[in-house]
Amino acid sequence: MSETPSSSKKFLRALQGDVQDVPPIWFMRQAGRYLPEYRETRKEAGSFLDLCYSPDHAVEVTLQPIRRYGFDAAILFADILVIPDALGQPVRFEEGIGPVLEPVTTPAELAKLNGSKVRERLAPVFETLRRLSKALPEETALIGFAGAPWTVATYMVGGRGSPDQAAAKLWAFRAPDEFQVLIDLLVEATGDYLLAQVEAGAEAIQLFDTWAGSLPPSHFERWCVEPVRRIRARLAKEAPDVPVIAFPRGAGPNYPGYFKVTGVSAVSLDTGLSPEWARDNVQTLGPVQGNLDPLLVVAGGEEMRIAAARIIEALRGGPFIFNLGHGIVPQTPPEHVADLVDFIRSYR
Ligand code: 1CP
Repeated sequence: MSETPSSSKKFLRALQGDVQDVPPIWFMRQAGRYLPEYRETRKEAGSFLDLCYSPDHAVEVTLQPIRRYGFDAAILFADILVIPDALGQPVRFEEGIGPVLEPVTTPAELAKLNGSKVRERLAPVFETLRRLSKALPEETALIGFAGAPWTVATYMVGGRGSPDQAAAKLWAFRAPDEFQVLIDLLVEATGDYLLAQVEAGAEAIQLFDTWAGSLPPSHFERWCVEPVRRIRARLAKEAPDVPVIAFPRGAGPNYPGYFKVTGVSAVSLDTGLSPEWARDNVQTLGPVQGNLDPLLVVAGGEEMRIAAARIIEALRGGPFIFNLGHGIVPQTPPEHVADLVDFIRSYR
């Protein structure tokens, strides 16, 4: 944590440890299907991956929520699954199912993946970032991101989203040395990818470990904490000024240990932690972001405002960024997002 926060951007100042009366705001999945203008651009772009790999369209959808709500940070529009795609495991997104990949389940299939082409294959993503850093308002920070190795591995091994991540867990439990090869490949490729994002203009990085909560405590350290610690250490060396936020969703009582051992700059709090517990056990270690339940934004009204006020009251005494505890869902009424942003910005 820096003693003298120096950035002109509220979001970056919070990550430097600055305590602010009105917290900076951004929302996970702030670009997406709940916005009519997103659905329009998505139709134009063709497939979901075409949208991710078309800088014209990806810049447009990144900017849409900034224009509407004036969030303090924009997050690059892409997906965590562009990494398997770049490693040579093609990904497609099917309507009503989500991502579909040919599962990687053996050392022979693993050996066919190639980590040397990440920069080349993801060149359109870097172009999107270069254009965004010119197009964004002066006060808006630009966030780059990737999935954490464990979460990306659950999709690579399972071949799609699953309720329990059983395929990846079973591989990790039955043949940890084989599974380690996959994790090592992802640590390396993700580090390369994020450093290229920083070169292209990303001012902060978020690592999404959506399925961190599916590992038992006996295996959390090896498959969640250690890979993120390694990526963070590499970024700290090669891009020392760029803060890294991690989102170990479902980590529960492991949040404080995860924060300390990984050495990340901040953590994103899921919906399961009370803001008072997070204040006493997590924010004592550094800046936090979170943790309103996204379905409260679907419901809107008084219930949403009461929960938002409780989070602000609990966390604004330390470095804090207002966010949700998981991504905005497609059925969210855009007016409720506007109400929430007004409420947070006028709350005293
Ligand atoms: O139909 C559509 O238009 C596709 C919906 C969609 C969108 C808008 C997907 C498919 N990905 C995205 C964009 C996205 N994904 C962003 C950038 C936009 C933003 O935040 O504003 C980011 C950061 C992600 C990250 C992501 N993708 C995560 C981690 C965060 C989280 O929400 O937990 C995960 C798990 C994914 C995988 C993924 N991509 C898309 C879907 C439907 C899924 C989930 C699959 C599943 O497990 O069911």
